[in-house]
Amino acid sequence: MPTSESRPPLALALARTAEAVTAYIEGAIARSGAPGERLAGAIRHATLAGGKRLRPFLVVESAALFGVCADRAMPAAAALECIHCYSLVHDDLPAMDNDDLRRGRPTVHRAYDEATAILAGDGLLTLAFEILAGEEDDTDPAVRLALIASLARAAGVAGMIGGQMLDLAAEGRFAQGALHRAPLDLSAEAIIQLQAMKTGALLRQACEAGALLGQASPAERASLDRYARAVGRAFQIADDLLDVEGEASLVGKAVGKDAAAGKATLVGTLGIEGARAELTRLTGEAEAALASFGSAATLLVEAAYFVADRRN
Ligand code: GRG
Repeated sequence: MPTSESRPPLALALARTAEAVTAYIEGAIARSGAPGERLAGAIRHATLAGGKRLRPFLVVESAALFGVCADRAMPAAAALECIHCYSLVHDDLPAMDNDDLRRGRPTVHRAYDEATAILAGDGLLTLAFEILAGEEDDTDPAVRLALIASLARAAGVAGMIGGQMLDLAAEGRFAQGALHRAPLDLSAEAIIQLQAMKTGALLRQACEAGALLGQASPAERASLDRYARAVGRAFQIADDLLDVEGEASLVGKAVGKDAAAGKATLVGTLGIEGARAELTRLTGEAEAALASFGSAATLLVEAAYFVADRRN
């Protein structure tokens, strides 16, 4: 496991990528042609304030394994972050999670209104593909096409959207004749599959984008994908642990299965200690997956531990 002395470089690298991708997205919004201030303002609200920028970081660092510089990776990183931000805007809507706060600020539909939030999300979804297809960068057209296909698959019905649908179904939203919404009792395997689609697909796409930009060999792509799968699973378990711990502190009760009621989570299935043990296993898996890259992959390995340990 990386020592605490080796953590500052990760924090620096995350901050550097966050700054670069934020500036890139800001420029893309300015060039987008959004009419008037309301739509552009809502899109800026959704993208420019806060966020760990973990997915762009994974794009940049995966590409760096193959000697691709951060500037060349930036369109793919920004496009992926646009998709991520759109998913958060739509996930927060009353029809989905109905959240008031995101990244410590009012959600887009609270700061603006529901229709504007829907359109801002849609705008970000399409802006992502405009960025990838854009003429201003000189990425090989075959690589660009592969990036577009990869992002579309990850964000689409076989990826994030499909996972979100499974998640809503798991909450019992579509149960016919149910008087009250009753969560389905999913197996651990079903939860893992749902989460691999809902949140894992975009994290995997980040590493796939780096591999595509770097024209990685099949073996290198497979190693990165093994890493990304482990990171995706760790990310979701850490997220669910944060939810459970946050809820328990709010209601002042012991952390446990009840706090996660209504959500299909591995914390609910494995318990807190089981989930923490799974996190330890997954970080080891992520580290092992990148062994063949040696010290070039140090930041990516550290990122896996950061994802598992994160507090927000
Ligand atoms: C509604 C189109 C649509 C999709 C929803 C991924 C998703 C599908 C919704 C996100 C809901 C959510 C909060 C899931 C938990 C995991 C997650 C994606 C957390 C937020 O990601 P971070 O921690 O956020 O990377 P920041 O703010 O750092 O970018």
